[in-house]
Amino acid sequence: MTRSVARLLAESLEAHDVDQVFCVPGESYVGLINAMSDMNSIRLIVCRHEGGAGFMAVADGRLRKRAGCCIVSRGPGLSNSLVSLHSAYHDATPMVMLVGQVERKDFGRQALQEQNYSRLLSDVTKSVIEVIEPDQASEAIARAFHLAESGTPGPVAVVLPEDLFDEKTDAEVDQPRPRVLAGPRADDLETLADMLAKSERPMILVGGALLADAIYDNAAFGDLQRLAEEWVLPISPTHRRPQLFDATHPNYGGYMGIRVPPAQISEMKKADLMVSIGERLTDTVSQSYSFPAAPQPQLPLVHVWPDANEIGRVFRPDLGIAASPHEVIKALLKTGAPANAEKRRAWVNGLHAIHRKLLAKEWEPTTDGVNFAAIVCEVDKHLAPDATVTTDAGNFGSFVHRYIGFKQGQIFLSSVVGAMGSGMPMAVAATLRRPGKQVVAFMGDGGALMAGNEIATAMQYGGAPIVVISDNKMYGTIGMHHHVRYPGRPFQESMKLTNPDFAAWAKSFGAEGITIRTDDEVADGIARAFSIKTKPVVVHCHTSAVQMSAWRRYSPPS
Ligand SMILES: Cc1ncc(C[n+]2csc(CCOP(=O)(O)OP(=O)(O)O)c2C)c(N)n1
Repeated sequence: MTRSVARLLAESLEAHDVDQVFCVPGESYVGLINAMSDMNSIRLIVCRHEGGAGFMAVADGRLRKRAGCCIVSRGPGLSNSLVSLHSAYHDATPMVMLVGQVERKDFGRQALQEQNYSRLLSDVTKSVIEVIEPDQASEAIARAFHLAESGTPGPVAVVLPEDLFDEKTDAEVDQPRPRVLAGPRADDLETLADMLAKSERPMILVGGALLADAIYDNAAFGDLQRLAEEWVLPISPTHRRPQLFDATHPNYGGYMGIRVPPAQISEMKKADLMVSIGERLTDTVSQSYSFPAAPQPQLPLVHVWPDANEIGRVFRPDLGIAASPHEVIKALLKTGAPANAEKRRAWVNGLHAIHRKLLAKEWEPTTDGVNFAAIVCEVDKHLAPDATVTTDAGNFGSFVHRYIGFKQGQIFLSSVVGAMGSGMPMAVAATLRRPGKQVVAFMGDGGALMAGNEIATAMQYGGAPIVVISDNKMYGTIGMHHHVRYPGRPFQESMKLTNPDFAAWAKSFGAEGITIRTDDEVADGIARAFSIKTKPVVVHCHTSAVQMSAWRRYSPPS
């Protein structure tokens, strides 16, 4: 059947279950928009900034079985979206980004907005696929989804020259590739079971690749819990994946990641075996490559990850298993727990007791604004078992990690590279993907104005996130770093922010706005936010700058 390349591309997206695409329109791909408007099966979510569109696609790739998809215009459009590619690449999140390009006849002339994407995107994508031949347009889409979703998932860019869309082709729609899964080798499984049986103080880290498996098969959550219970193992989700294991389950061994409290990490360091199931072991997780130490870990390390390239890239594991983390868990369950698993009970209980003590909902009062701990603890009371929580980057996030006891069934989304401007778009994507379900976004006054404009996108498409802004009137995190690195030096002026009335700002979009200035207003304000279910709500919290994070207070130099 003869059709335009634009039509073929749109049908190829549809064949890959793309039901919504995030974009900022550009003249370089109006041909594709034109074809999509005929089909009616793909909702075009028109955003306010390509960074926002990109982060929505990153979030969508964590909320559904297929890569999230966005389209950006060439040059300025793609440049704006780079942060989302950077985040998806580091976070092993599947994403397909379609990029407009100058006409083929102008390639290499530095025509208006031309960029060389193979060069520019080489460190933020798994692959850049340039479509030159009309007949290969559909194959390019199938390849892009396959590469984005397989092995170590990640972003793939498909570059589409402007003159391509109206050309005719007889090529058929190339169908999606089946998901390829690997299980553990029998010998490796036996070695792992043996190492676990001998270990008295194992640590089990679980991370993003296991979460990706759980999107395909929800049983991964229950299987992980069974493994923990039957094999008497402490489970430590990494800090961006708290929903992998209930924080109140007796086998929860404390989280691993950024700023693990000293009491917790010093106990964890007594481990005699570390098994990482689906966690990449980045610098934040490995405590700046000190636990486990890079390149030679100080304790036996087993690394399970779906791609052999990643295993051994930084650390030398004693055992590497290039397999789906869920397949490894299922295989261990089939093997059966060792008879002496109970010997680990005291170790598991000890780790959990430290975690429970740290999780206690306690904080000191503050006089320069509300302690953000009070707000987060109040939000926790209202969170539904299937709620989604997103965080932007900043110290306000430490309160979320400390005070919210995440459960399996809830969803946590954030940028693994700590990109400001991710929290709002991710929340918008979540409310569009999961209409009617609670979505709460936490952000600072800095991040709120970096991508807060996407609240307009939520309004336009009927999303209803609750946006909680901690307004401490500064880039607090960097103030803290300045203070720690240069004690006694002034930092307040250089980190200071002049902010709008965020409640009035929200109302100007047609959203709801609530202001919390004192401790007395916390309970009512948060309850009111959760009662509004039909439109976005912004809760403007005037918070303490003295309470620098959930763990640290500012004490002026004496
Ligand atoms: C896009 C981007 N720019 C800059 C930074 C560096 N940075 C990290 S946290 C932070 C301050 C965040 O301030 P705010 O949103 O007010 O939250 P707070 O730290 O005060 O809680 C900055 C500037 C970053 N992580 N991402």
